[in-house]
Amino acid sequence: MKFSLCVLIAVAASSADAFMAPKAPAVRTSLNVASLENTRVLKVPVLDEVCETTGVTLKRYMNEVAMLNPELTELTVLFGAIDTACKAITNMVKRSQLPSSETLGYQGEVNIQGEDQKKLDVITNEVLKRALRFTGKMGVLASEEEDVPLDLVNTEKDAIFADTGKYVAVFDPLDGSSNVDAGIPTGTIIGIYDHDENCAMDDESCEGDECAQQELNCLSNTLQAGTNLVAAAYCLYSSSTFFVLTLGAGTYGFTLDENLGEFVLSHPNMKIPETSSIMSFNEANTHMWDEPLQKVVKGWRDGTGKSGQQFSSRYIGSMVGDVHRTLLYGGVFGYPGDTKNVNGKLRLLYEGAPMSFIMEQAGGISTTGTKRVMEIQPEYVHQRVPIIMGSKNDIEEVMEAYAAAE
Ligand code: FDP
Repeated sequence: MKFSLCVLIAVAASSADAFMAPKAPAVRTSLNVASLENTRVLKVPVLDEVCETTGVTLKRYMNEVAMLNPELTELTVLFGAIDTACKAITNMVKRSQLPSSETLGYQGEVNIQGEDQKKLDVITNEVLKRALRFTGKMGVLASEEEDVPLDLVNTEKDAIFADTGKYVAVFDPLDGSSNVDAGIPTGTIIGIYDHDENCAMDDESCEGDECAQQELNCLSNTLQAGTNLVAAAYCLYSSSTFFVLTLGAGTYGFTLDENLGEFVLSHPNMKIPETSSIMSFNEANTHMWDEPLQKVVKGWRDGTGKSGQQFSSRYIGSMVGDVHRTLLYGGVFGYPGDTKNVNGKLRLLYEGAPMSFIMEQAGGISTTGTKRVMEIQPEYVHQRVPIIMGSKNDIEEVMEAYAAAE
């Protein structure tokens, strides 16, 4: 009886006309509409039934995407690399607290943001960089752990490059790493943009400042608003390792089956509850927040807010874990601006924008209070942004409070 549940139904999305994709063994395919706000139109498989025993792996899912959207075939290579990197980081995080572990403790360096780098920060950064570089599909990389973006096309001569389909990756290799020694969940966050192919440097003919300017133009490829994201994903290293991604047509969650060594689709087409009664902030900062947010949170605490519900507080202090819980149970996660740090703490490029993309694609909202995070044009790589994201009704309550205060 259980065996019959393992027949998978893949529903793909198309802009206009219904189109039956080729039938693959044990997969039925029909169509539906989905589009990105940046006008990208995707056909994305929605796997409605998840096989209880073997399931749909991340590789299989990406192959379905490539079959339906041949122009995204190169993206499957990138996701293959990220899949491997997340598995490698899972093992490193698990072993990091053993006395014999080479990744225990601090590196003795401070990153550009003045934070003490842990050995794990450095090594996970290397793991991701290498995994992405050797796909041959990368143009520029920007990471929390790198002072400036890396122009792989023009400077990393030893990397393997294909001559088409370069992407830009922005990532935080180990978000929440300050908690790792206490066994608290950490995560990897990645955003993928298209690379501007016109930025290829002409070493032969450029001279001096001209070369520097060309390089600057290439590196500025990383400074794109979230609305340009082609894909975003996070890996959460916790009780299980979760891999959650969006390609702009829904949010999909996979769980690592360690026996198989594969990410298996466990949360197809995730939808955040529209309303909830959980809030997740560093509430020690409440007195420094903007007035409208203080008021809304007070209402949630005492049950006099819009929903009339008295909220509970849940804050791990590790963004990926807090956002993952918020996606599954609903609620609000935020790191707002305050009088000390007007732009809050989280980084726009490799934390705010990718996580907002994932949240929006699950039906949630992500705002600074007054602006959609996805629409903010970054001016520099390590720029911070105030963030309040989560269940639609609760975030609307926050935005209404800000609008009323204007
Ligand atoms: P961390 O410093 O441990 O890397 O991005 C930074 C971050 O963690 C987020 O993961 C987390 O949400 C936030 O900082 C926690 O900051 P506070 O300790 O100020 O609450």
